[in-house]
Amino acid sequence: MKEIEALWSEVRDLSLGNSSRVERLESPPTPLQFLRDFVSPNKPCLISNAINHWPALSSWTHHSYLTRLLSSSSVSLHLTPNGRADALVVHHASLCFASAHVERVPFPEALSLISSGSRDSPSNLRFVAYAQQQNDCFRSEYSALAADCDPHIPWATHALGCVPEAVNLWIGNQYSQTSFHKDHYENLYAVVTGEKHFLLLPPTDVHRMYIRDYPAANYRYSWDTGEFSLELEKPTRHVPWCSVNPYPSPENKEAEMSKFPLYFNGPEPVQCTVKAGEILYL
Ligand SMILES: O=C(O)CCC(=O)C(=O)O
Repeated sequence: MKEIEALWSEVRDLSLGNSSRVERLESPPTPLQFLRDFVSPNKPCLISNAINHWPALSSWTHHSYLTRLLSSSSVSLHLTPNGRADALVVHHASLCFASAHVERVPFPEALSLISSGSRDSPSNLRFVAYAQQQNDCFRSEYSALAADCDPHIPWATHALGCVPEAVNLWIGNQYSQTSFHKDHYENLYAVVTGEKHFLLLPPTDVHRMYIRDYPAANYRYSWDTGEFSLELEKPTRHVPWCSVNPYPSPENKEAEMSKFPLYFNGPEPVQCTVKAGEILYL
């Protein structure tokens, strides 16, 4: 265990230096600086003042602008009872990996469901609507917005030697959550409106995530009854997923801490908030 603890600490030194925060750059790095100081050591960073010229930063704050440009587009809207899509849920007394109910809806309707849900109180949620399609959705479902952002981030393209393989757009509210996962990609996450909170762990902490296989299930939402059902996929498919919920409810906290001691007794993840106009490299 001593050796493992030394590894946790060595890797944190390497990826964060002697700070417990993600390094912040006040202006975009040169390609060489980005490659040398962040990509090669696998070190996250927050970058301000890199996308101030994107028209999206001002125009996307107006819902009327978005609904006008996307008036004839259909987008994939993900519905869950609580905002936790692609997350572990108790089903018939055991855990499964639950994916959202997904529906193609006209964009104006999607935006209205996302924003009206943000006014619900936590105890009064009908559902949480989150546009979180991924699969390069910005260049497909949202192509009408292409002119509002640069098609790529030049210093990153130069450093990484390729244009983005996928460009995704997420539109959510304060209930939208994405559970712990790993990505095999270099990610640049730009926030256009609002803010996003991240918990980051280095790849060498993978054993602290208690990755286990869970049966896949899908939510189905009935517009008639306003109820969700959760159905296990048939034939059974297993998804390896992180067992740890970093925010257990007070009544579950003790049980979760004793099930996942490497997570709860080890070093805390690095917290970082990305605000509108900022980019997180991770
Ligand atoms: O914004 C989100 O909800 C998901 C982001 C994500 O999956 C990622 O950055 O890897």
